[in-house]
Amino acid sequence: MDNLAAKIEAAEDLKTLEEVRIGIFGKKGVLAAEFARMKEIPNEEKRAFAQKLNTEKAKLTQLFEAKKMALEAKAIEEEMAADAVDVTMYHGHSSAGALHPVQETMNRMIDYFVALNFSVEEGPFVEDDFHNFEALNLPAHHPARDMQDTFYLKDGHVLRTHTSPVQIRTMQRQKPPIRMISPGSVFRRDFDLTHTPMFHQVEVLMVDEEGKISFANLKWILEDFLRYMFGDVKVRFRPSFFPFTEPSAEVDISCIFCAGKGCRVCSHTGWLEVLGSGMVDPNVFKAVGYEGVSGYAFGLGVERFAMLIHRIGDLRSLFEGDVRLLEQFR
Ligand code: 2NL
Repeated sequence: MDNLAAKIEAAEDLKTLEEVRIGIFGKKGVLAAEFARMKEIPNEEKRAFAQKLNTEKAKLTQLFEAKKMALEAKAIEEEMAADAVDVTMYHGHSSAGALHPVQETMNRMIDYFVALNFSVEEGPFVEDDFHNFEALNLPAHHPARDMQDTFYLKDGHVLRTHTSPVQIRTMQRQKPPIRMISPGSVFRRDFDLTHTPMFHQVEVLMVDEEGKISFANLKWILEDFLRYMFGDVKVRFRPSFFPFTEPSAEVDISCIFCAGKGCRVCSHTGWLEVLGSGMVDPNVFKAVGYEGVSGYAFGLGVERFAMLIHRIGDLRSLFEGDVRLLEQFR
């Protein structure tokens, strides 16, 4: 029987211990065989024999349970040691974030105008009809309202379709001279290869006493700004129409992909359209209560600039939130 206790003690793992348990406590084990000998024991010795056997069994059981617990604890320790992760271990690469190319492009635009003492203004995304349309010479039922695919909200409110309402609010709040830009998100019901329902605009406004700001000032700043953004490009003005400017001009740069020679990107014209501009329409000044002033304004889509500057072919890649895009701009 001593030899049984030694067997339990000697087990080095749970599998061996289980084999030992079956050998001692199992149906065909040593204890079962000992109890079976009861038949052969003379009656007067049966009691003492059974008592001794039971004591022995209780001792062995206790020994077994203690050994089992010790081996289970040891097994857990070994498993944890094998699975240990060193969270401080060097992993060979870093995953720092990066500024989104649209934000980076917008920041570059803001830097340019801040250096010329323009203020940077912001306004609400949810606008009323007056600030988004009416004050910009876009009365109800005006056909030009169809140009904008508007998200309509309750009570005649809309998601702003451009950042111009920020200029309207600034002019309502301040007297001329005004020298401001309004960068921010705008919203239109448009979703295809070249349009997303949310995109970013930067609009620029300069207003001073009548006669102080002319089309020449607009031409100068646009050429200077576009060469700051795109490098050594030619700038061209084409007559156009916007309800909020008169006269109006669309502005092209010589194609940055083919230096104006003509390629697929510029549809073999040598030119890329990049923004719209003009002299602020008198009706806009009337709506904000300005008299005896003149000014210029222009507006541009930041995504288009970012795509041209970084040679990004697919507008949608700017909105997918795929970190692999950002990794290219770190
Ligand atoms: C475009 C054209 C433009 C303006 C925006 C403007 C704002 C006020 C008054 C007059 Cl408050 N004009 N903004 C003017 C001309 C063009 O944007 O194609 N943007 C992407």
